[in-house]
Parts: sequence; C-alpha cells; structure tokens
Amino acid sequence: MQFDGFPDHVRVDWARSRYSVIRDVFTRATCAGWELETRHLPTRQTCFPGHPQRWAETSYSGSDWAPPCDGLIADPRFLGGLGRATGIPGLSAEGSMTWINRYQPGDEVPEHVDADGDLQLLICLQAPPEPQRGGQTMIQGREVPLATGDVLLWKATLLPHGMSRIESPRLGESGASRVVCVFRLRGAF
Ligand SMILES: O=C(O)CCC(=O)C(=O)O
Ligand SMILES: [Fe+2]
Repeated sequence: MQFDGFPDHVRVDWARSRYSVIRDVFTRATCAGWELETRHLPTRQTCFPGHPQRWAETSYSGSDWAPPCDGLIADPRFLGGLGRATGIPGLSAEGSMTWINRYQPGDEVPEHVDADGDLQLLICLQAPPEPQRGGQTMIQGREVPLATGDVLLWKATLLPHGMSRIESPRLGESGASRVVCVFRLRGAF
C-alpha cells in the first residue's frame, strides 16, 4: 500500500512535481550544530576538477559507503523534526542511509538519478553563501533553491537531478560552500 500520510503542504507539491520543499524545518543554530558534529565524517565527493565528471553512486550494501551519521540519528530533534515535517511515522536508522555532502568552490554534481532508496530527504545544513552563484539542487534542469534548515522531499531515483556549479569562491562558517545531509529511506512511497 502506498503511504498517503503526507500533510497538505507536502501533498500539493508532491502531486504536481513529485518533490516538495518544506521550509524552515530546522533552525540555523541546529543545522550549524549538526554540521559541526558531522565534520569528521568522510563526504561523498562530488566533482573532479579537470577530469570527466562522474558521481559515484553507492548502495546499501557497498563497503564504500560513508559511515552512518550516528550522532545525528541519535539526536531526537533530527528524526522527530523530519517525522513532523513529512508526516512519515516511525522514521529510524533501520532501512535508511544517511550521509553528508560538503561542497567546495567549483564543485558541481552532474545530472544523475540515485541508484537506491524509495524516498529521499535532503536537509540543507548550510546554504551557499551566494545562492545566486550556484550550489543549488537542480531537478530536471530546474533550480530548487534551499535555505539552511529547509528539507527537500523527493524521489531521487526517479527525478534526474544534480547541483549547479558553485561559482562563488566564498566559504561559509563551516569552511565549506554548502553542506547537505541526505536521508534515504525505503518503504512504500
Ligand atoms: O546536494 C545536492 O543538492 C544533491 C545531492 C545528491 O544528488 C546526492 O547526494 O545524491
Ligand atoms: Fe543524487
């Protein structure tokens, strides 16, 4: 059976475009704390300047997967906030994968679809310092601007997507130009 418990503000966008941006799910302070807490984790690398672009996809079972963001998952504000914002009950570490993408000036993510997962939540932990100069999620060629604390809910396995090249040389407080957390889950969505 398909999940049909999305709240109204999610369902509207969901019907139209199969993705939904949920604004201000987390505060900037909360996001900054999580960014700091996950800074030591390896990040899924995005671009290889001077080389043909690729985006290394990983699977649930792959050994090349970044370690799970245990601290984040253990913080009740994380799954609690995502659950309240999306209406999805019982979010947990089981059946999900969580990783961090930290982007630097010049990074971009070429268009791809993710290889695994039924639904994906992308949490913007640090928006690019100059949002008009790249570092934006692109879905089917369209920019989907996300501010710090916003959550994108979508089917990353169905919608071709990437991230526009970060043209701004500026870094945020984290030392990166943009930081996102991806929470990928399985289920009847
Ligand atoms: O950072 C983004 O906006 C996209 C990330 C992405 O596509 C991925 O992690 O698979
Ligand atoms: Fe992706």
